[in-house]
Amino acid sequence: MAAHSAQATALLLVDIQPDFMPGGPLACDRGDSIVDPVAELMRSGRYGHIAATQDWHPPGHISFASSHAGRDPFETMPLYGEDQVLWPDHCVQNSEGAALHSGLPLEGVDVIIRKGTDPRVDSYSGFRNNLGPDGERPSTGLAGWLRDRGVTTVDVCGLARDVCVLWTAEDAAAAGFETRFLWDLTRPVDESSDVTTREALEQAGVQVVTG
Ligand code: VGL
Ligand code: ZN
Repeated sequence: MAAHSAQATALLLVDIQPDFMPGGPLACDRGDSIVDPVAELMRSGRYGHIAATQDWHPPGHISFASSHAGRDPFETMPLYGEDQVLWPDHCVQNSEGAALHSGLPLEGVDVIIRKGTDPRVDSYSGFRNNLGPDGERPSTGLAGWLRDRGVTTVDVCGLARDVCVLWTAEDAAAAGFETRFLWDLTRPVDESSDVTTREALEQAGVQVVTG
């Protein structure tokens, strides 16, 4: 079988949810502009498997500034030995802004990984939670799901380029998948982050694909 057969290649859709788009509390500038081209890619027949992640926080999640007296959104706070960014409330379980975007052909999604569900710990990557109180980053099961189906290559797109897509791509490469970052099908939450994002991807051995 060829290395890049459709069956061995998966498309990972990271957090394509209204809360990360214009009008949402954690909007990426022009975050909605990726929806139509991602929908087209999903229908292209190039992927044997399509997985989606969904940021899915309980109310009062530890990553919300509103959960910490006297803290404002986008401040950072030490948490379990790392710096946690405190975000505006977003992607609260069962809210409209937490839904997978209705402009995607969701019937084509084979598995949905809901992340950030533990009230005590954030989860940027679709593969593993952020560092938690026990000093570990528990797996979400996504790597095993992909391996069980013979996937060797993953293409990653979605929101936000500098947070959850970056962390997902880094972990995909670390898990041994040939990983391609579909740059134009991502948008950042911090407009000044692109240089550091590209450096981090290079460091992680992730291929950046543009155009
Ligand atoms: C994200 C911040 C907090 C993301 C999720 O999807 O990039 N960013 N939660
Ligand atoms: Zn989140």
